[in-house]
Amino acid sequence: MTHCILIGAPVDEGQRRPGCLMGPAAYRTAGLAATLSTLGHTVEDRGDVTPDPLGDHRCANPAVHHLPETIAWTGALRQATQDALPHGMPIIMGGDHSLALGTVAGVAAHAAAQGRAQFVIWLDAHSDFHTVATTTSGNLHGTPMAYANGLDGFDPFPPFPAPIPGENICMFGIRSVDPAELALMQPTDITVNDMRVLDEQGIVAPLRAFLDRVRAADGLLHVSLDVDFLDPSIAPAVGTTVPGGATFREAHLVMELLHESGLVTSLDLVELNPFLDERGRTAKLMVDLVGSLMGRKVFDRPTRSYG
Ligand code: HAR
Ligand code: MN
Ligand code: MN
Ligand code: MN
Repeated sequence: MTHCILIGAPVDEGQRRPGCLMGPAAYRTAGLAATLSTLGHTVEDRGDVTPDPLGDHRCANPAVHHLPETIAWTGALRQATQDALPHGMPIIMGGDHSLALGTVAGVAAHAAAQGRAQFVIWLDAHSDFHTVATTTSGNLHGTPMAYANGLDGFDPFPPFPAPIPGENICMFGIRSVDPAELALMQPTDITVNDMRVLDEQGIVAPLRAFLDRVRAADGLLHVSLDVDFLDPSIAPAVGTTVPGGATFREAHLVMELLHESGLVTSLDLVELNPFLDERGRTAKLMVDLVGSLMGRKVFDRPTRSYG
């Protein structure tokens, strides 16, 4: 049994298509709390986070938009996530992926305070490895992984509290990377399981390999689930669809394996744009995936034993 702490993050400023701010309401409407309590967990909904007051922040890259707003969200979400962690498992209901600038900073600060290593699984079509200096779209939802990895180029942002080493970061589902992101990622030790890897090896072996490392290090594990990890045919409610994503069963299998590992300590649900949804199907799918992550299964059968 886990104490699940729902945190609404109606962040819409990290991209240009309005609607992600409706995400927290959609997750509540789709029954996220009931799904969790049915599985035997306790649930506390802390409501929606209010961003910090706006500062007068500027940067040299003219493409960047909503910089003060994003820094204001980052501060508040870092605090909300860090505050929740000693009490249970924060589940951040986004909001676009720029919210992870704050949530991952919060989990990293918590891990550092505990003297534990922080690991991240990034489930996404995109690597989100731009810096404020390199983004050409100016959409800051394309930057949180580089921030978390401690890269330079985030000047107006507060320094990332405890940068997460590349060997503690694993990406799955990647199929859209800009040249500048690739150049920044190339020298790192980040494990990039792009769709080609998943096509050839399936999702099980690469995921278990990473989970084994988390376990060996007695690490904390943050999962950041971007809707566009999923194939657009099953998850249309996202502004940045990319063909060739994870299937229904691949996505559930990831969640089932994560549950079986017992290692997940925090979760982001990002990029859901309910304005683009078809009768709530994407919101419901995301809630069902959280159900699998939190222990829903068809049959109780002996699982591969760990540790
Ligand atoms: N790399 C592109 C950019 O920076 C697209 C980023 C899209 N990001 C998300 N989140 N949808 O993963 O603009
Ligand atoms: Mn917007
Ligand atoms: Mn993303
Ligand atoms: Mn994405």
